[in-house]
Amino acid sequence: ALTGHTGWPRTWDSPLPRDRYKVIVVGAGGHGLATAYYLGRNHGITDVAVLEKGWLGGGNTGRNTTIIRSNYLQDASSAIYEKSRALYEGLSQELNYNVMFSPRGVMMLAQTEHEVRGYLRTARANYLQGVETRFITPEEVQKRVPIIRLDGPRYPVLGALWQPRAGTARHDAVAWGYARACSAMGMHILENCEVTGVRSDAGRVSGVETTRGAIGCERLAIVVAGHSGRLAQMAGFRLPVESVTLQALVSEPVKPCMDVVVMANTVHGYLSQSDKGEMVIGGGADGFNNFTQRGSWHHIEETVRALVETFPMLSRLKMLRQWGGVVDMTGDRSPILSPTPLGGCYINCGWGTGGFKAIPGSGWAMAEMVANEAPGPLAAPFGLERFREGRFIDESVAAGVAH
Ligand code: FAD
Ligand code: PYC
Repeated sequence: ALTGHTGWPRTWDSPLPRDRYKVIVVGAGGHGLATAYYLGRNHGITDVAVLEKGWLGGGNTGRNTTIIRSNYLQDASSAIYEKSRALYEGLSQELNYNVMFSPRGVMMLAQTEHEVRGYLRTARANYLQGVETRFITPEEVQKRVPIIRLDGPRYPVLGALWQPRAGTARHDAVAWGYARACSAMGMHILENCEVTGVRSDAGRVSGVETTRGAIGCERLAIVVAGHSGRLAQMAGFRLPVESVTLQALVSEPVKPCMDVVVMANTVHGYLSQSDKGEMVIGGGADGFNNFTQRGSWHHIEETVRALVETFPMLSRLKMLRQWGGVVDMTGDRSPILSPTPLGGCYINCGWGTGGFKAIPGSGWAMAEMVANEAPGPLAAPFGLERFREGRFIDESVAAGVAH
């Protein structure tokens, strides 16, 4: 049926690199592309190249389980995550590209007394922050998720933190939509262009070395998730970030059986159903640092075993595919959006297991910082200096995934 489909226009151009750009963004994942997009849209800066070592969206942006929510605890977090969630609401119209945002609701199960107290606290914090969440009873959980078993032997469901306007989006489409819009503004997206070195002059960035030659720039934005430590090393500084693999898997497709997203953080598993009918499943991160993009067998077994207790129907499903992505974890499980010790060089990383939801908000805040050469209100709390000052933004509970 596809043989007649020829002559389609390219979604984004594939130009030769120029000698120099005003801004180079390293990394064509969602965060890098959104940074470029908002540099053009909000600040009129279009002399921009986005450099990608592989293919666009081939990093964690194309490997995640697409959960979008903003039910974090700290004010700084809810500000940037809720900005992002709100931008997702209108993103298809903004980009004229269907990113399939589906605000179907996200539920975080409380399966211990400790979690009940934690989520009640988060619901109250969210109320003060203007983020719509509420704690719901086991009966409401059962009504919204008929396939759930409330009286599991180890971890009965005691309630849940419910965010009705949270949900999912199509991850590739988010990257492709931003890329098309950047290309339409005349920006260069250079795939198969790995950055291998950072050049500087008198303490300020002057360009990068790449597998496609040296390219000069006035400002550099490093947005490479699990590879941030390597890029920081090239730019001459160290980051408080560890790279570990987080993995996910999908089952064979089945008829619609669950129309919300459920996260069961005590048993270390989460679940949603894709438009194709596959159950999309994820668990905790690997317990050791690595760059494998594969994940480990014992995690698959542990995740499925844990979820079967709460979702017995899973035991009858065949699992189809499994994959991993290298996530960048900070000690307080909050991101870094920051100027760096190298003048003109800015970094956006540390989104760890939870940065897909943050792509629009993070791009907005990063573009503001690069354009003005100073962080704006959304980015300011997430500077590198917080690790020196002990001013952590602790989101280890809201991060949702065991690490
Ligand atoms: P990436 O998409 O990884 O982009 C970085 C890019 O930089 C890559 O394309 C890489 O090739 C490129 N790069 C690296 N080094 C270089 C170099 N030297 N030169 C040029 N380019 C380079 N988040 C959520 O919010 N919800 C979820 O449900 C969720 N589930 C997840 C499930 C899994 C299995 C994984 C792995 C992650 C999940 N996440 C989730 C986290 C989310 O995927 C990431 O936080 C987010 O995608 C990071 O986006 P990014 O653009 O920063 O990184
Ligand atoms: O941040 O919501 C999240 C998430 C779910 C699965 C992985 N990350």
